[in-house]
Amino acid sequence: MTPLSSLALSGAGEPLFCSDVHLGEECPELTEPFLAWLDEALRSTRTFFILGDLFHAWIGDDLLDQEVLYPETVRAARKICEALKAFTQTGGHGYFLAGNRDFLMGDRFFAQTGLRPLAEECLLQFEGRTWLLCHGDHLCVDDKPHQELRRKLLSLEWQKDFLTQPLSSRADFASGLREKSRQAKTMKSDAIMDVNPQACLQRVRDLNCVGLIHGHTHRPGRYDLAEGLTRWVIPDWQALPSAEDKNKDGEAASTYKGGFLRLQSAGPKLTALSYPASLEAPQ
Ligand SMILES: [Mn+2]
Repeated sequence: MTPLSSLALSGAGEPLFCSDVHLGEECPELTEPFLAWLDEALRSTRTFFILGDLFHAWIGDDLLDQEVLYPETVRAARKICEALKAFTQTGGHGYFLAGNRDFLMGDRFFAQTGLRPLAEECLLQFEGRTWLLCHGDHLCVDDKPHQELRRKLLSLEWQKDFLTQPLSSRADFASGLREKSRQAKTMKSDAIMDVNPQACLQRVRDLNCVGLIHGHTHRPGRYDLAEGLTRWVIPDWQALPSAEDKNKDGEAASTYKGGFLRLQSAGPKLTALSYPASLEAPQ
């Protein structure tokens, strides 16, 4: 399916956005809270956007055929497919813009969810304004190694070759990448891993938008780019161990924080979610 690079919404209510849930083996505690939220979210909107990194690693849609390599990813994915299919089959509009971890979402995932794929930059017209939607990592232009890797992984040639390899080899490659990324993060400054504000402003001006809606940076909030131009970062989801809250085996019970963005006539509105509710909300 050809990804959409522009989209006009009218009469479909206020769209709702989520990103950076990073579902999968590394954080199984997030699956149930996210699924519960998704259920509620899909009842509260007719237009739903996922702006990337829904999964922590997606090495091809054929993952869905097995439960051995990534059991938690597959379990979560099947339930998400079910929920989204029910939503899109009853008139809901759903869109998926790939992140740097789930860029291998393919036709099968789109068929099973009824979601439409979006291009890496998608212009959204809503209530007379145009917003630029993206995952956000292409605007982290100061992180040269990330941009270099990104160019390689997004090349069709590399992807075609990668997808012909057995799932187990692909899984090994993905875990190697994750390890490298973990190590690299300890060496990089916070500024390097954030989007470059000048690059964002340039993009917004070039494309004649009022602002940018993205994820990736895990720094939820509203940022001013210039007079009247804003950048909005969708909250990421995280499991947080709670020292006080133990389950019956004496292990720390899971707590989490997450959130979403709703685009209203007046502009975007961020909502933070946390469990327990006393946790500090993301800024
Ligand atoms: Mn990301």
